Amino acid sequence: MTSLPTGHPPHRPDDGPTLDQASLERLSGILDEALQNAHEVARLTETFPNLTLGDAYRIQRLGIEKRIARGEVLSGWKMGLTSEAKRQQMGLHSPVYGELTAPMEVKGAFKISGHIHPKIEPEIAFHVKKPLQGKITREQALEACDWVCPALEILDSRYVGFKYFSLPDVVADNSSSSRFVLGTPQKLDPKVDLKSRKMELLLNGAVKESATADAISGDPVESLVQLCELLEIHQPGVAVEGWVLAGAATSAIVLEPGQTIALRVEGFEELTVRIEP
Ligand code: OOG
Ligand code: MG
Repeated sequence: MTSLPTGHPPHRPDDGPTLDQASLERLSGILDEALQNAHEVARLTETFPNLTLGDAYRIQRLGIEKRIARGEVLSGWKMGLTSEAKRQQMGLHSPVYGELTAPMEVKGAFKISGHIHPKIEPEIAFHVKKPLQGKITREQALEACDWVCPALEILDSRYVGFKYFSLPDVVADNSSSSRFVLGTPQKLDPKVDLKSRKMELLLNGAVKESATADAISGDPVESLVQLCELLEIHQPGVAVEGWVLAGAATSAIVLEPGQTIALRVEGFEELTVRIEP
């Protein structure tokens, strides 16, 4: 069974000093306000250099709770930094997760207005039907899924310039997730080999980024195994259900109005999204 890539810093919930509840609430409030008003904020670690991953996942969760209180329904999870291309692009070296809510799903067109500095990246999404939890095998992950499809994730970091953040910063920011677009799903055959599928991200009809799906965790299915492993550390007892974005296969590209973005994943229907002002 594959687990988190070796050689990366271990995830521990409480390494280093942790913040009290009031501070966690305050920091999640700053990020939530930035989300609602689409403006940048300073990295949390500028003020709290000792912010731990455990603190960061608690801040992430408090932000999700605020969205749930506003009526947003959870629709799944995202994994991030599961490919070397993304880890290099962001200068961060360990996979992370975030949560997805129903209003984050975009169909056909994405409006830049109301966002800060969005980027898009090519992914594969699994639909988990049977809840998954704890230490699982690749086979158990596959057995639990009913659908698989190509997907685009739109990232929109709330931090100034979308750069130079640390792992706790990105985690507190729901791992930069803003929106996602799902392609036409196919029934998942547990014997499927996704890892050799070619993936191409097209900008206005021209291939801008390409990779094979094994760029994602060696095999996109392994992202599900890693998600369960991370949840066991940071939100023990919580199960994975619904849509899961496995992480981007290539680096992300900056969105501008007027673009047409497409994703081709071998064996699937092409997925397109128009970028509007
Ligand atoms: C962090 C999130 C990375 C992915 O698919 O690798 C991510 C970021 O790039 O801001 O979603
Ligand atoms: Mg992503």
